[in-house]
Amino acid sequence: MHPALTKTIADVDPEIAELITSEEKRQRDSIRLIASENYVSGAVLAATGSVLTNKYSEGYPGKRYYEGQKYIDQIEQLCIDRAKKLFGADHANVQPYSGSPANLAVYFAFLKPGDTVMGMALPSGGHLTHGWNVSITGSYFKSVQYGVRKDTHRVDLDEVRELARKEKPKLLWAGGTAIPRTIEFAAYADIAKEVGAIFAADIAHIAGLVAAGAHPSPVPLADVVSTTTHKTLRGPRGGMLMCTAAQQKAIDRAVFPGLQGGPHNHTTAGIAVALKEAATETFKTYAHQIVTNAKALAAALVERGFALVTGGTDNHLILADLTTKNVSGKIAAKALDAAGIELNYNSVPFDPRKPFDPSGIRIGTPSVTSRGMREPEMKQIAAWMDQVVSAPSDATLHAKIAGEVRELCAKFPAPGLLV
Ligand code: DSN
Repeated sequence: MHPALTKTIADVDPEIAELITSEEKRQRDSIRLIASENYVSGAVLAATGSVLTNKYSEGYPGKRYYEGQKYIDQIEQLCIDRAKKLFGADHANVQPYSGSPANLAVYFAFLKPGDTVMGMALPSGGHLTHGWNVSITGSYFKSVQYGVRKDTHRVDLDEVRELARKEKPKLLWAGGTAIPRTIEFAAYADIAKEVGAIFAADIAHIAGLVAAGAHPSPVPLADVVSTTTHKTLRGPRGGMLMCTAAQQKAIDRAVFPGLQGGPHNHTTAGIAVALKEAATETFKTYAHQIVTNAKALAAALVERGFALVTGGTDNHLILADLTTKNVSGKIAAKALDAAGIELNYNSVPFDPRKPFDPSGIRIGTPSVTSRGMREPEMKQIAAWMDQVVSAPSDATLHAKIAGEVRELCAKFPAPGLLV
């Protein structure tokens, strides 16, 4: 955090100031492998912590319900223009508060309660908001879910087509939260076209890779592209919807006034800054290195006997099934956390265990790549992970590794941190 802001918080609320500083130190001293997290730049942080949080701006640039929008309009318009240019989209709405509200807006734009939605099942790697039963999207709509093949753990697009022909969804989602392989947007677009569905591509996890050309883009194949802004895209926590000109009106109406009130202008400014950063050559190199690092980490884990879902990765994410290591995902994740290696336990396809104590762990390389770590560090991380997973109750070993992790992290300062 900016030192001046830290001091201001400390003067008013030392308790919260200390907790923020402690979290900053934790982020500094640990290897963060949560696939959906990152380190934003100091510039993104500063924009997010700015006076823009003071302003209400219901409406869109040039059409607001409150006065005093001279600068806010320019900020939001810059953000929209940068998103359109970076992704090559006809239109961008940068107001969704995050990924789930963005996805809900897609439902509100195109479906009525009870209409059929088709998305990837959560245990196969999909997202809650793609129609999973505990989500509002699985209870207010008729949800049809596709999964992955038992033999390959990859999506079978012939099966998706067959199911879509049978169920005739109004909305078809591609994308998810635990997909280690390239998403074939063209095939989904073709299926959606055949059955007359709106095709929505959720690129929350891979937006930074898409922007940099490290993953194929769903633009212009998808009717709507939904994303968060804080994962591989390396912006503040937020959401965006991009769409074809034909869907612009429906999407804008669904976000405001359909679903949300005033946009979070400080977040919009942070997204605008992140989009400017994402348009640089440096970011392009960064995004390709995320994939190179994930492949290096996956190879090193396989060498050490880890069983990876689909055998490896094409993107920023690895899903490991720890059944062969005789430890549950939750026990492993907690032991790794004690050793300074932070990730999340995760279900694997056809997991016989419950979601709260599943068989797998999910591993991502966006954050460590932001620190400048490369292939040699991925090998070291795999070695530490293997040691911890093989001795999940050895607290002495975990403390020793946590010390080594701190030493490595000191050589790779993270963006945005000042401690
Ligand atoms: N929570 C996000 C993730 O970790 O993938 C998805 O919403």
